[in-house]
Amino acid sequence: MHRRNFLGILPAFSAINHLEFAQPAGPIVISTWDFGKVANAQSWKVLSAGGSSLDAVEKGINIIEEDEDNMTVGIGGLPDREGHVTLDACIMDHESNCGSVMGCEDIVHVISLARKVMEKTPHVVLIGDGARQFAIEQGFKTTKLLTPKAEKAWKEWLKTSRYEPRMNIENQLYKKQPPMPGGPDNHDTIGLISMDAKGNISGGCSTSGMAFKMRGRVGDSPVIGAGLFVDNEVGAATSTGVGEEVIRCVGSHLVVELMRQGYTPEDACKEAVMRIVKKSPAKSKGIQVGFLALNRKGEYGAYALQKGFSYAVKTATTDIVIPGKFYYQ
Ligand code: SD4
Repeated sequence: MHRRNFLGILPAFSAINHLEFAQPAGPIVISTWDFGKVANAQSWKVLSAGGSSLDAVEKGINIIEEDEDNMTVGIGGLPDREGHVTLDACIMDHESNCGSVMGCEDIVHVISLARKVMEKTPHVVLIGDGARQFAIEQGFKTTKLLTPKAEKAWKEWLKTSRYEPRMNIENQLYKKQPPMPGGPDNHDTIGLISMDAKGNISGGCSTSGMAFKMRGRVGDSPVIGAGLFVDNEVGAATSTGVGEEVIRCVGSHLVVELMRQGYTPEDACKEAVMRIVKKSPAKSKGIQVGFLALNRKGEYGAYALQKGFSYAVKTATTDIVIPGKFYYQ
């Protein structure tokens, strides 16, 4: 609940204090889409053994990156319009350290590479060839990321070459099935947030970006503040969908700042979605954007433009996939 005082001003400071003094709720991991359940299971191995939220984020996302059937993350991801698979990822820890790689080719585990950028360099972002070169220096092996399945889908796309990001387009290519919003074949960018037993929060995001994007295009996923934001005093948020719209409202940062003011995770996600609706009323009807958030009390929530967004939650007592609420009914 976010109540206004008699001046109509949100009681930001009292909300901060409330969150700061709240007891951490114990380990939890939440992540985007149905396949988040697989990622959460990996993260949980780390968290339940007393490991850090940062390790949990990396391990959880790694398993999705190496799944060739997933056509929007890591190996097997759909290429850009010239046939290159270029990956984006970022990671952020409880001390606001962060690392990001953009447009990286030939490296499967770009979330691990983003962590290396965070831990081993004085920088936050490495792009393209520089990111790849740094990966090789750090001992990452190079791998052909374009799988026969993704190549076939690209060649099919070349017949019309029309770039029109559609909701869950990835699902249409996955196993050649029609879109199944919220169903078991619903695959997309992985955004994952976890809180460990110490109450420290970290997050990560990894994607091959929008299918058949222009060469060099970068979306929200590796942009700190857009695709991911963590503030250990408050909570964290991540996003999925058409990144251009998320960047325009610095979506994940917006969600965290709204939680700082006292919004619940779901209300904060909803407000961020509403900003997109207000800024792009016509466009927002035909695209998907979803936000997912966790606060330091262990409360979580999500909200999307359209039906079809889902998220997975794992705690000591819960292991579920939840359909996200959405605006366009
Ligand atoms: C991007 N947000 O590159 C990512 C892609 C995504 O559904 O989430 N696709 O804009």
